[in-house]
Amino acid sequence: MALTSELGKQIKLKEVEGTLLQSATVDNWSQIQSFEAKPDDLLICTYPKAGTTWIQEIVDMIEQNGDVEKCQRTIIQHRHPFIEWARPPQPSETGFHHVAQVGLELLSSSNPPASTSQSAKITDLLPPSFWENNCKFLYVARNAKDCMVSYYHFQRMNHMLPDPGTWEEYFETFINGKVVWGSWFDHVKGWWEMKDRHQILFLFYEDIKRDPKHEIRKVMQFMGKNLDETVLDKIVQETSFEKMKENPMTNRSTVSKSIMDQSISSFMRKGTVGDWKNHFTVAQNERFDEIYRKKMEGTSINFCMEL
Ligand code: PPS
Repeated sequence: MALTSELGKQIKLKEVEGTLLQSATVDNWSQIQSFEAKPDDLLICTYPKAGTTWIQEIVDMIEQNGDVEKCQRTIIQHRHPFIEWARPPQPSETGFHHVAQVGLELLSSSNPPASTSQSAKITDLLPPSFWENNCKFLYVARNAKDCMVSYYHFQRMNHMLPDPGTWEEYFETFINGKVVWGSWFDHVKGWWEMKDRHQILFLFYEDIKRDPKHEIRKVMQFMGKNLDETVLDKIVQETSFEKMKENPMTNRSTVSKSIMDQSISSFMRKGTVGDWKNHFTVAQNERFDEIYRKKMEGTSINFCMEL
């Protein structure tokens, strides 16, 4: 399938098990699937725009015992490489010796906590070695409406993704799961159902927003770490939206404008709960709620829609 980006560039997408993925990911599928996870690996799993960058920074801060300078060693995409990103090597700008080996090579050479946005039938799409090794998974879920809004603006500014069209058009695309990484409903439902059968810490974006220290402490305990209260306070401060928006290691300002045009929309856009209210019409909201009820029927998951 070829779609057009905001710049008019053709974006090639392919499907795996009914889930749309970037064609580079699908072309590298067998290598991704044969990735050898180690038993102490931690995989961060999210649906796009659910707070991936936020939790990545939190995990790194915990791992570095709150040492801000260490977390400045390189951009977040290199500290937590995405396993599904099959990209050619990138030139090193920071001198960090792994930067030139982005992607699978970087993962297997150093095994930092990795991330994935893979979705749908998660047991089929994740490299099986993660399950076989009983690895830990950190899942962050964000309410569907805010995810949709965030993803819409992301597709407007990210020229590696299809042009989202109008908000009305995107609304249909999103509820039908015709976005890269597939349906929000399948993703969230799938991980929610798996959470008690594996080592999965299931977090909510809205909870982190409401009480960051409480949620960061949970992550710390899940990682088997024990940090002082003062360090936890520092991590809360350093991972606030305001700090991360100004931080070149997290705000994607190092990404070329031809890939992400932040004059269209910032990567760190609003970072709030409930921005959907500024986008959804009353009719769209009613329709969405009805679809949500049907698609999520039988699950016990509960989302906070505003703070
Ligand atoms: S991506 O492209 O899928 O990796 O994007 P992801 O990082 O998952 O999600 C981006 C949204 O998360 C918001 N964000 C934050 N919110 C609160 N606090 C912090 N520290 C934070 N960091 C990132 C970011 O602003 C995007 O949401 P929106 O609603 O678009 O602002």
